[in-house]
Amino acid sequence: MLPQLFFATNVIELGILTNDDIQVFFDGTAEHARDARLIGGTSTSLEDAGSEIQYRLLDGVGVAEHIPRLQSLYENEFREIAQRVFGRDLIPSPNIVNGANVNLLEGAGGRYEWHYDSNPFTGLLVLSPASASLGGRLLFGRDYDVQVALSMRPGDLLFFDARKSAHAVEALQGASCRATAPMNYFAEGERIVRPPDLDTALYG
Ligand SMILES: O=C(O)CCC(=O)C(=O)O
Repeated sequence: MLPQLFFATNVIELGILTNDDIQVFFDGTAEHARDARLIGGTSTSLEDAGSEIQYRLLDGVGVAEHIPRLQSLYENEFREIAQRVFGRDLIPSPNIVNGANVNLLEGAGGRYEWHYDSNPFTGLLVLSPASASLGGRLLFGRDYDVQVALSMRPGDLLFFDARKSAHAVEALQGASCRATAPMNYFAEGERIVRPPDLDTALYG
């Protein structure tokens, strides 16, 4: 099942970015992302304790340094879209490392863990296609009966509140690469909650 608060648009169709811009974001990530691991059993993870998923990550410091346009969109245009849609004042993360990131999954079997989010609003900018044949679709609802698998196109921009919606990325089918930029927003006037083990698990 999709989260109760969910919105999708496409920023290429809106004229905010071009296909070339998306390619620049993708290439910057491929060049600068580091090897990272998701270890099951952290406070937001639904994977078995101690299990491990390998992927590559450009964290918020890397995004600000190597893809500053993405950092600026996160703080400005994308935030304004989400504010209009949800009718709430949103603030970017006060900790740049966990604000706008890019996740890079590579090769057959590459996936992202089942988890909940801790922040009230997540934005997701899609940098590469995901479909039933490619894999890499965004899955909501761990229970197979209510599972939704979202195919995505470059430029898709999703916003959702997944604090109570289990979600994951479906395993890639072939030797492809999948990149998305998750963006962490908080609600103005609400306490900023971030489980202490989450940043250690993601950023070391
Ligand atoms: O990498 C993705 O596309 C999913 C990221 C995600 O689920 C999240 O940041 O909460």
